[in-house]
Amino acid sequence: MSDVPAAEAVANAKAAASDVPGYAFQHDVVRNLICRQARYPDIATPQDWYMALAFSVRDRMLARWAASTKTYAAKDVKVACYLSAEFLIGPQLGNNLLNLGMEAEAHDAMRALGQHLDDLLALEEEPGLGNGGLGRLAACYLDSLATLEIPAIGYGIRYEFGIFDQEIRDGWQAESTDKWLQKGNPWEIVRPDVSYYVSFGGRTESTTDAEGRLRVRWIPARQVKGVACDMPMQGYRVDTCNILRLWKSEAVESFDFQDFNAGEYYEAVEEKVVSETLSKVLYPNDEPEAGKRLRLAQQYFFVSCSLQDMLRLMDAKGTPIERFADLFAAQLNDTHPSVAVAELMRLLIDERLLSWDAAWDITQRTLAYTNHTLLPEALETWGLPLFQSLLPRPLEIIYEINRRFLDEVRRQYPGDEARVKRMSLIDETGDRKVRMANLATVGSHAVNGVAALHSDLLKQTVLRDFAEMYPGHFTNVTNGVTPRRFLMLSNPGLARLLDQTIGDDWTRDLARLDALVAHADDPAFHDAWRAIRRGNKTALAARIRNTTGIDVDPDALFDIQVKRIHEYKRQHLNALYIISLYRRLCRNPDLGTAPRCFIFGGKAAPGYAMAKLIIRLINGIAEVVNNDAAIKGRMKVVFYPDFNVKNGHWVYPAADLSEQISTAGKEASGTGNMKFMINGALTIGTLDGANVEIREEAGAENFFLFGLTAQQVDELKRAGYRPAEYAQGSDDLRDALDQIAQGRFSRGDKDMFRPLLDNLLQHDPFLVLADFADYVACQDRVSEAWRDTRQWTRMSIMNTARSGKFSSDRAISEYCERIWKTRPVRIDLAQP
Ligand code: 26Q
Repeated sequence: MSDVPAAEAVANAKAAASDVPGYAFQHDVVRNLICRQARYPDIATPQDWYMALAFSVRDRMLARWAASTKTYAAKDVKVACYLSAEFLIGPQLGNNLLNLGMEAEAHDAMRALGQHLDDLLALEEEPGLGNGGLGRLAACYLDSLATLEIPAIGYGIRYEFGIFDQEIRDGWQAESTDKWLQKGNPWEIVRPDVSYYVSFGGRTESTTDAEGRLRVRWIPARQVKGVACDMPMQGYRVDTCNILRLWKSEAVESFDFQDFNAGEYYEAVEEKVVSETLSKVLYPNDEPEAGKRLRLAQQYFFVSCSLQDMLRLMDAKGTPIERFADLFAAQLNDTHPSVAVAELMRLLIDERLLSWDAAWDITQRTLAYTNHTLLPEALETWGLPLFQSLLPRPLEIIYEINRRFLDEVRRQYPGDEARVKRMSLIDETGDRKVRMANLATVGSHAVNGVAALHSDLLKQTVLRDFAEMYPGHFTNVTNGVTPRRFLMLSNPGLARLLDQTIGDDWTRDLARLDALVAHADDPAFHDAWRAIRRGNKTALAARIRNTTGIDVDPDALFDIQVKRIHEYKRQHLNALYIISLYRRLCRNPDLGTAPRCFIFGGKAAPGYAMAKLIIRLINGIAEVVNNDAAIKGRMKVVFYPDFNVKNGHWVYPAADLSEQISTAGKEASGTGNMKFMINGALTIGTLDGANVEIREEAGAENFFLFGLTAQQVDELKRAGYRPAEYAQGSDDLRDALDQIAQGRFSRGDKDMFRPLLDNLLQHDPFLVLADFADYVACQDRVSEAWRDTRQWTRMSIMNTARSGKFSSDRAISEYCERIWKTRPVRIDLAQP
């Protein structure tokens, strides 16, 4: 509760309500409380105050939003459109206050009203409109686009239910539906006037029009209406406020209820229900059965609405269609929106009556594609029967794109039919499928991977033929994360210390953190650095105690692995190490090893049994280790439930060691690795994804490297990998596997982990056993390094100092210059 007495708070609210000068923001909050929430201050709940505060902050953004929109409409500017099935934007209130420079003002206003800002911030439900890295990347990019004053629109889906909430019951993951909209979303502005129809099913008909042109008419079986739901995306300390436009599906209101008899009435209602189902729920990735009809419908739905919206914006400006690609750059965030290639062609040809060649030229110049995975099983394909029945006209267009494209392949590579087969947009081996990565690549003028290694491997593996044919199209843009949310907002203590030490230039140009190098050996700076880190660890320890009941020591080494649970990310490698360390401690309780706290977090796709079993294993180990008095609290194991953006705010600033231990060649980039580094964690990692560049930037001496390289992984697999031999060759490893098999971590149940053990010993597709020994050795180097506090602190400082490259501002600048050709446009509120 606040230190302002209740009576005084109410008096303040009344004073604010009667517009006493100096109460401007308080006044807004109280007005919103009364006029929007229909609550009076004396009976308002914290939730009511949160809503009133959020509306007041939103009101401040509206003027900037209007100014931005007006400026973009009036000037000849190019707009970057980021098409993504996911935007994992996280809680908005704190970030908006930060970007508007209103934190102190809001804090004071709420205090005068008897409320604590931190308590209200904690009430916000996060919009979980994404699975993990890819969705969060899209959100970081919107923050950077607005901050760099680039005209931009994020286009996606307004899922009613986002990623599921995770609970741990009996050591197992239990899912529950995410009800983020239950209490309303104060950031959203629904625009019933901005809506489009999207067709599904039915058939096509060819006719010749009056001018003798061949025209195709799509006679759909049904249509769904997409309505725009906008969220403001405020730049940091600039007047630019862009929008995130998410589409919600609704029934087309073309029936008049009075004309129906009872039976038809219920059918009509059912039609409405089906239409609204489209934007109901986010699909989890890594679902074995992800190839659902509804998912393809979602993709087409949001892509079609977004492209129609761009065309409408162009019309409103009075720009001729031929200039479409000068007005918009559209980025495809993975293949999820890649049906845009066909849909833009359809809109230009069928609805705007352009010739094929003119339409193709515009399409290719507008679109660009980012690939986020090399895993062959994760490359999106859709069976032809499904595609045909849902999207008959777009499929016709895909066939025609393919026909022309394969003609070109044959021209360039005469006689190479194997190449034609590989490059075809249609996979003809087995059940015929549309290959979405091929479609996205052919329809784009630029294709990029998300880290240097990944972009190289992309050109050598899944897109090799395309890279040979269009070498100029391929480029790399290493991912980045926003330093506003992941440093300033979540680690305010460190941000303040940085300001005091090197000035605040780093907030707009993260490369300036390099100036910290000059302080890397300053003892006073070391003390301040460690004090902040200890505070962050204490705060995380309190959260761990509240959510799991486990007591952890803030002075222990916090060793953290948070990310989606997946075999390629190898949480089980970490688990095996923990078991081996535990055995060593049991045998020698006085072993001079530093106390360690192993913290895990992350969701497993509901249908991914192996991932769920890994969660169970971690919890099984935690149960044994945490309750063993003999090891004197020298190690603790925690599974922190429901890891999401909000929880991440507590986790990244408290980490000493960041676990980035994927099998080399499998993690496209990783972005959690960057969040940890910026906050001063050291990385233990393989040469995978952006780890390679993190190590380059930090310096090899400030990074714990282990494991096979991507090339060695490849060679070992080709030579015939026999995982059981590694188990035979290592006491440590054999013992760890044996203990699991004996039921040590499953309350005696010897069957529970059998699928996991069988898989490791017989297949081990991600080379856990092959990398185990080197991982253990590397962890021992970590423990050794931790003993030297001064040296560790220095390494921690060096990591933050050298993290500038991993700002999403740098990444977005590269997209703007190399791919989108977009430029900043100054928005000035002060100008009329
Ligand atoms: C696809 C079809 C049907 C249902 C779901 C999906 C689906 C949804 C989400 C497939 C994949 C995703 C998410 C992928 C993802 O997050 N990839 C990560 O992207 C990050 C940003 O580039 C990288 O840092 C990570 O390395 C990459 O794994």
